[in-house]
Amino acid sequence: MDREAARSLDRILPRLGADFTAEAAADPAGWAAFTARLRANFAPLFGHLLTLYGGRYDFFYHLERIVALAARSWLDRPPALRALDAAREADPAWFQSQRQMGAVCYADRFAGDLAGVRARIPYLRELGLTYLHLMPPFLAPAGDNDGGYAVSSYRQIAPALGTMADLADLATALRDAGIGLTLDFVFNHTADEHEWARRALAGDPEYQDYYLMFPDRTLPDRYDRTTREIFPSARPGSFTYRPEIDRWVWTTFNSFQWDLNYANPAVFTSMAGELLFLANQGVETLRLDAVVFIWKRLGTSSENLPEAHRIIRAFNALARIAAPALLFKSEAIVHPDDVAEFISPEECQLSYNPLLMALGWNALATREVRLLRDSLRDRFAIDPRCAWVNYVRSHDDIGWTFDDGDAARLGLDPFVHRRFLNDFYTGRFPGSFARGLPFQENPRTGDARVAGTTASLAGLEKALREEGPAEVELAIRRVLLLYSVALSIGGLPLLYLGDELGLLNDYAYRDDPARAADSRWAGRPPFDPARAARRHDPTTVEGRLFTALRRLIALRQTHPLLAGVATDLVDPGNDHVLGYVRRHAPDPGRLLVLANFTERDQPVAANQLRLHGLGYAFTDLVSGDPVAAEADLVLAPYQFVWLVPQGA
Ligand code: OTU
Repeated sequence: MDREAARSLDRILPRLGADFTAEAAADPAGWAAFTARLRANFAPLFGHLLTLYGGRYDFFYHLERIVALAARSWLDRPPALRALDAAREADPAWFQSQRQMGAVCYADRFAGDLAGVRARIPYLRELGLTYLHLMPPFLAPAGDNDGGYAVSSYRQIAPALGTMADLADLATALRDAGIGLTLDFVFNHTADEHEWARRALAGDPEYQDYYLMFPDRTLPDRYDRTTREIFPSARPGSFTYRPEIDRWVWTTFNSFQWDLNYANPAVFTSMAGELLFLANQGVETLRLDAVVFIWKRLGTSSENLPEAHRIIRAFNALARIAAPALLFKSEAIVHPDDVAEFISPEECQLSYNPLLMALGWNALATREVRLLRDSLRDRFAIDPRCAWVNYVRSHDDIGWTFDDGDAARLGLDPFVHRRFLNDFYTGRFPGSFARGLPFQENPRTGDARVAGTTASLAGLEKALREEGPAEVELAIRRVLLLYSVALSIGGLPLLYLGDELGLLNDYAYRDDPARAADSRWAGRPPFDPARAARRHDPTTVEGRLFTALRRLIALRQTHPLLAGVATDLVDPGNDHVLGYVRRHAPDPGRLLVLANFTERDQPVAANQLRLHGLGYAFTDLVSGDPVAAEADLVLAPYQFVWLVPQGA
């Protein structure tokens, strides 16, 4: 620890001891563990906060408050969570196990409320899940609240879903079933109904300083010159005028979502309190929403600034001190270089993998894998102590976040190609199988994204409504193909609940004024118990998808070579076939994945199998069939194989 950090710790510790004398005496072992963790993690906490706020007169006041919050939070931490802390610290790579399998849902769409989610734990277990992300269940404004991403209180649950006690009970019940709970930390913004925003609206300058507010358009105009419009259909630019206070408020997303001002240390301190509160409810992973936007600077895009990383690293150091089991998952759906910057043990141990997501869909549309293969070859590797969260789609839109240079190297014009992908996935392109919806089309830039369920994007909706059994079969195979990649490439797979039943787009949102303007709701259909009841019937779409996915998940979970993140992309000599090799020390073996992204047979030459699979005879784990590397392997339409050398 450097001298300055050591000096301030020496100053803080005795005062902390005095403030918590009784608690320390009542729990001497716990207090000793806390002070040990504080010593071990104080340097990064102090260093980041000093850089961010060292110039402020109240720096030490906030530093002491943050450390006191950590102490209070640790002392209040339930024994079961302290036990989890110890287990995770003893096995920091636990989340890289092939046994890990995630899923995501809205509590209300999936099961009505928190109690309903609890009642569906057997269903989650049947799928083999070990991780459940519940979309934000917090108190939020009535009407449009961006699917819960406008948070009115981080300490209250939306009454329709239950109470904070219900949430803590659900976390315990899930943990007892081997499933860790993930919740969002929506820390870039609050709802304009949050207590802080209400006080700001009432004219309180202390709380106006929690947000980014401007008396006129001078600065907003200057900021708007260099920032992107994230929700252009909400309003032009990034600011919203509030007549109550005659101020322009920074609103990156919807006008009712006010960006927090992290340049104010009081905001960091307050949000640190909310973070630790959630950790003590039993949340095991926090999904850090909208990470790229949390720091703003004039003349820049105000995305992915160095200070944003410092904020997250300071939060992470705090978690190591007071809730060490807690993981951070980065939600950066941006250029792959920017995505990578949030990933490290000191920042976010997990990150969505938007490149794999977007380029998987790209490969399905174009019937070739070059962009996917080449992009992943250069960009898949991350710190081996971290992990990708590999998903097929989320509750959001699909944005085409590939690198323009990667596309240009393959002779693609990035702008034209993105327009093609939007046309293809909204079904406008002739012959497209997809039935997605445009999201946030920006007439000024020509930019757009696509919303819809996996099944509808993969052709099931069109096949069921307009075509026939042959097309239904292809659509099912496309869904399974994308999930087979998420399940076998390095990282933690994430299932959007409902995809296992092939749920189609839900157009009911169009009749709900609070949702009609947001096509992402098409991709968030309610769970359908009637369809779920057919999940074991192999003559139904639901039965085919559910059974096949369940099998693939189980297969993944039993195969140690699928642990970890190491993935070597290979070129199997056929641009329609994705190939990669999985290895995981100390296991000396290797597993070769080949995936046909077309509706035609595709050959892979025998010598390619020998070269990449390092063997002459293989077993395909997916079908159980032997594969001899004497003749070319012909992959059926959308077929994927997981090959291990025989006798290995
Ligand atoms: C996130 O997504 C959430 O996933 C969305 O559901 C929210 O609406 C939004 O933040 C605001 O809380 O623009 O279209 O990474 O792509 O943060 C989705 C940049 C979004 C954005 C991402 C954002």
